[in-house]
Amino acid sequence: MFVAIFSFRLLFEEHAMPAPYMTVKVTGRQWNWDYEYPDQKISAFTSTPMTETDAKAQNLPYLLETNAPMIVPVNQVVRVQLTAEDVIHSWSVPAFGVKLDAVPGRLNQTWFKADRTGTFYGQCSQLCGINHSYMPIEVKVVSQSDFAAWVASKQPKPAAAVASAAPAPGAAPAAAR
Ligand SMILES: [Cu+2]
Repeated sequence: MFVAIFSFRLLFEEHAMPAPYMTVKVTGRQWNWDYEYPDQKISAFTSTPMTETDAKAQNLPYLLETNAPMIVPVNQVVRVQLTAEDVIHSWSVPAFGVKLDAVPGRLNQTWFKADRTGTFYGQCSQLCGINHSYMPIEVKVVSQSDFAAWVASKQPKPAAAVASAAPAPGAAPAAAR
């Protein structure tokens, strides 16, 4: 009882979260991660490890570097929602102090706020099968303008600058062709 009383406050506070700037939904599966950006309307893309040959050629860390990192803006609260498709994985990025299980059929959430730009790595941290060590996590923290440019590059149509302006419906598709 003595220990429990002090734990309750911490248990509640663990779930307190500042208002997020954006959400990234992360889905773990054997053996890669999907990243989806509902706020930016970027549908899920799969992040797999860079091949050993490519990593060595570019002097990047093999089994940490990926073909498609998660990209987030600096100095913004990023909410990470986590789930899994098959078995339990764990999304862990030590530099952010984040490590949370991705559980099939559940949606867990955590958050981080990176205070400097750069590339940060992590690894799946639940033994999830034979290729457990082949599902690295790479997060690139970029400036707000680089993030906007990346978001624009991920939009399916060139009408990057957006939606809310409700451009003439006929004009944009015609220009796209
Ligand atoms: Cu895993």
